[in-house]
Amino acid sequence: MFEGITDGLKGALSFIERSRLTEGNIREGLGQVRQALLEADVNFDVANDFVSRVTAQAMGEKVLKSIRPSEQIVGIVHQELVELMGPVDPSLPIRRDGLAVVMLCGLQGSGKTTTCGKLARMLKEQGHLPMLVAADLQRPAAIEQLQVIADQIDVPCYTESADSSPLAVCRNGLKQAKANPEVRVVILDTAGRLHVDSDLMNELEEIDRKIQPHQVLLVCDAMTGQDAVNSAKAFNDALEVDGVILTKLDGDTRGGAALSVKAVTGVPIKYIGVGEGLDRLEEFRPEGMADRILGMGDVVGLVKRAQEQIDEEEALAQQQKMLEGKFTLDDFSKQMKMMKKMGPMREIMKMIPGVGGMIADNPDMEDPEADLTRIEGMINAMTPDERSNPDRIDRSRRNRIAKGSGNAAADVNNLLKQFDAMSGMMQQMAGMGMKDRMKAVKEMSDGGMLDGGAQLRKEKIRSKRGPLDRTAAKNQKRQKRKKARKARRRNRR
Ligand SMILES: Nc1nc2c(ncn2[C@@H]2O[C@H](COP(=O)(O)OP(=O)(O)OP(=O)(O)O)[C@@H](O)[C@H]2O)c(=O)[nH]1
Ligand SMILES: [Mg+2]
Repeated sequence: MFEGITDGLKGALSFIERSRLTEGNIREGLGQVRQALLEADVNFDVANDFVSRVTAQAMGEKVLKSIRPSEQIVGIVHQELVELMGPVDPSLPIRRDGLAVVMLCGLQGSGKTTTCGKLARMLKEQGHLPMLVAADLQRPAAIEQLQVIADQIDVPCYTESADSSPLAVCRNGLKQAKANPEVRVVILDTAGRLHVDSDLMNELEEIDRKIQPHQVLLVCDAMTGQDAVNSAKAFNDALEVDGVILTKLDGDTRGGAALSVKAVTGVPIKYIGVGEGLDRLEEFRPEGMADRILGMGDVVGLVKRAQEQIDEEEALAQQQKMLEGKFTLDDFSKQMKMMKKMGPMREIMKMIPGVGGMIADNPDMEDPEADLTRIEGMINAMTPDERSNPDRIDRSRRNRIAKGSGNAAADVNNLLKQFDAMSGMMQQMAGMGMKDRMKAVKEMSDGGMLDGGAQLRKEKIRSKRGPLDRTAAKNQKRQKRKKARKARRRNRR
């Protein structure tokens, strides 16, 4: 998410950090910030305003005279990013008595129907039964698409045939929802058009006027950048939108829409779509987004995702097993499955402060997903007995596992070594206090123990000094010799 803008802003801010903090240098650095924003397709006026607000604060006496002025400037940029995107209240209008009605609208293909399913899934998890209503009669397949999604998450769905009218479908759907006391929220899936046009607006305005949904949410495709922002403006003028759901943020988006939509339309982003799966919806938190944009990770987001996807009881049981030294390769494999459920590894790793930068700096880092799959493959090729007692894996078993999983015997060896080191560490840690445990974990990660990719690297690294170092060393020696020659000549004179 947002690689370009993260790199651009980091470059600009590190320029400020590196240079002597004069007014000129700060201006130059903030000029680079502006450039990074524009390159990320942020609206022109928004970018200019943003930079002038940051400049005004950065030039203040307090900043220039502070102990670490450059850190203060990063702080100001962060704060301004948060203000640019917030504040936002992502709650839906669930009522204790009665039915809440939410209408989703947006251009064709922006992700309305998928997002209906994502919202319904989220509401159901929270204990509020939703009903979906298929009010998109433009595309005949749309009705079936919504029905399929509703079946997937097992929520009711109201449909009529395509020759009905959208308003009638909404009215009848609402009637049916009212008749079912369990249903708390109705989500209307409406039709999209390629462009904002009067036909579409009339259709939506009529539903809005006659059904009076409690919230109108606009679904925008983040990949379309400023077009998304412009269409949001048009929709908001016609319908008074309560919130935006920005989809496809998992793709190669530049971030312009996320950064501009609130400033241009006054409508906050309430949710973001981060994948095609129905569980790929997140509440929008401006702080978390600012953290991610500045490459600072997003711990709160990470914890939220973990809470959603990881079975707490199972995790606690595993922790206990670890501390008691009863952790097996089976448990190891279970943990990896849990981690995988949280989403693509690269995205997850970027949410860990400090790790995002490492990934960006090291583009040829091996694919973490592939590594996990490889490890899983090896564990799957073991017998249950071998998984519980890895000590029993001798040479011939090791070769069998390697063959069965399509890996080299050395890979199996590495996995076993890594697992052995980890379980030894865990047992040791069981007897330690918190402080020592932290120290041990740090030592372990410094040694690359927590870096699965590093342990499983296929090719051997022969020498720590790469060819680059060797030429650099040669050059250094040459310089030294030259200096010595000069000195000798000087002495002779
Ligand atoms: N990667 C990614 N794809 C998404 C996301 N949300 C939706 N999509 C995909 O976008 C495509 C269009 O989604 P739909 O939900 O059918 O969009 P729609 O707005 O209902 O489209 P119309 O009904 O034709 O107007 C589908 O292939 C979805 O899987 C998201 O957050 N991330
Ligand atoms: Mg649709």
